[in-house]
Amino acid sequence: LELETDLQDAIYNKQLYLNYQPIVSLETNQITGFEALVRWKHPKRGLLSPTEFIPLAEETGLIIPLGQWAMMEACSQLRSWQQKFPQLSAISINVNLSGIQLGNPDLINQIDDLLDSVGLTGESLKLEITESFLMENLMDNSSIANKMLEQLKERKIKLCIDDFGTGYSSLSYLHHLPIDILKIDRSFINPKTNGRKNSDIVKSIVNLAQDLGLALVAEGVETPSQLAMLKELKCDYGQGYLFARPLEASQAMEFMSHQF
Ligand code: G
Ligand code: G
Ligand code: MN
Ligand code: NA
Repeated sequence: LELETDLQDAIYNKQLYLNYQPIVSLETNQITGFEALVRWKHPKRGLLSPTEFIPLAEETGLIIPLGQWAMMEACSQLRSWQQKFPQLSAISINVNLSGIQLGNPDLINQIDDLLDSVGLTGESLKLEITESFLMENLMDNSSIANKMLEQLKERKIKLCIDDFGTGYSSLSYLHHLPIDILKIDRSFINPKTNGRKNSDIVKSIVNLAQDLGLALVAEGVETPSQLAMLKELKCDYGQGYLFARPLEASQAMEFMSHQF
């Protein structure tokens, strides 16, 4: 309960900030974008990870202002990078979206307003939605969430299924969703479980993505041998500690400047 009032304050008192983790093209080795990941510098408890407060934010409804803040912050950061470095005009930003936000009818207006105020078009923004949320909520074609996905698509905002492979997608249904990108859950890439069987799973997800015309990102790439396997299987993009950890904004800029 104390944490709840604290979180409310945090949103308005600048205790939240974003880290940025690069997403790399496995074909060109260039950074194509970043995933924004929220952090909370709690005045007493220290640095808190989103797993410690996102569930609370979802239970209390605070995820709406928090999520809106995160989108605004990520987009204005991207815009300011692009203004400094015109080479970055094609770089995009991924923001995680809670299912609760997708059910908020104001979401689309909020996004229109924030893109407009920052000076970006929808093409620069990608939204990550977990597979489990999609499967639980989008089977009904008339849902608010479904309509929202269509409206995002009209604005050329790309939609990613996050943690793909863990949410038991109905594969036939996947075909009907207005999504653009699959992010393979890191449990399929991870060394602990890496082996012949896992590369077979990754291979079948690569084939699935190809058949559906979707781009594919591998999460949790930690070792050169995982990278080699992904390149061999022709996975499009990678993200993980091998390339970089989630970075503070200034470090992310520094990291990116190496590829100019
Ligand atoms: O940053 P970290 O690697 O600890 O992220 C843990 C989890 O928190 C991930 O599942 C990530 O998707 C989620 N997360 C991070 N930032 C946000 C955010 O801004 N909104 C939502 N809804 N989830 C986030
Ligand atoms: O659920 P989502 O994919 O949004 O969460 C991203 C989470 O994965 C963040 O907590 C981030 O810190 C973490 N992460 C990013 N790269 C790696 C990696 O290479 N290995 C592991 N174990 N975690 C990673
Ligand atoms: Mn994510
Ligand atoms: Na994920």
